Amino acid sequence: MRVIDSHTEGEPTRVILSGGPELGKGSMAERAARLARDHGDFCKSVICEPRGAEAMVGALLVPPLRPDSVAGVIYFNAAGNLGMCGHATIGTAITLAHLGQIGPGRHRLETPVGGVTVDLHSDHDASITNVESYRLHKAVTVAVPGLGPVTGDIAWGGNWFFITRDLPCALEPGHIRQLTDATLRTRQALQDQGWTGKGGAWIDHVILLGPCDGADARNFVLCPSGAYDRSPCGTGTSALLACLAADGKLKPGTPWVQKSIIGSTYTLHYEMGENGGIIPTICGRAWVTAEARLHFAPGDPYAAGIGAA
Ligand code: PYC
Repeated sequence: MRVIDSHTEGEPTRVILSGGPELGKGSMAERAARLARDHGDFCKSVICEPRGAEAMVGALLVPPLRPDSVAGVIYFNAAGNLGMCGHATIGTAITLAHLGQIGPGRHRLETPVGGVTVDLHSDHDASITNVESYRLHKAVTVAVPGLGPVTGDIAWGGNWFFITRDLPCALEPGHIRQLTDATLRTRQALQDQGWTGKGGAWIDHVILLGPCDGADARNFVLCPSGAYDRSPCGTGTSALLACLAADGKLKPGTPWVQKSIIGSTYTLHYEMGENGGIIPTICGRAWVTAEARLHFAPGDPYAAGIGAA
């Protein structure tokens, strides 16, 4: 299996160029559903240790439906599929540029939750225009065991997020274990207390948001696998901008600098969407880290990935 690895503001992406499963025809959402239903072992063997890393997101390239799209791409992590992924879209664009398949300018990618555009500025810089993002519920309070009441918004930015400013401790890299524990408890409390995204969707990401120097805000983002996002989370900050826009706290076109827990940043802005939400643009940087062939040797007891359920 041929892959190219990259990181976007610290968060790893693995683009699968060949050797992935055949997903047949149909919409991107149908093909993504097939990947999740029939090829969970493939996803885990590519993403989990010993070949991958807990924070890694896979990007499986598939033929696009529209002739003006460069590629279709299905994102997944150790816990399953992601609808969209901001950092992995930037990583995929930088990877396609590394391969000479795209050059500077505007390109379209298809994801299971809709088309997105990528503006490639240089070998390492790209802006992506995300799917329409919106807030579903404002100021939801959940009782979190060990933490007490936690209040936040439930919003969509290509994935489902609970975004809260109720912090268990300062947002600093030295507190990552405590922040992970608090967000895991919060996510479980949301589920136990019946909170979902649209159509009963699992709220699989939790964002803790706080003030910081040199940016508009800093975040800690829990991802579905239980890993934290090293980047400022493109879909998560899209969801945040939808909340700020709904509250009249950020105007269209005004830049928002979002810092991650490790200190990396994205700059975002938005335009109004057609359905009452917003269309965010996310600017960030990515670097290719490896070109590799993955081996799955017969008899390897850990071929399926360590920690894979
Ligand atoms: O950048 O959207 C993102 C993302 C989601 C999960 C990890 N990164």
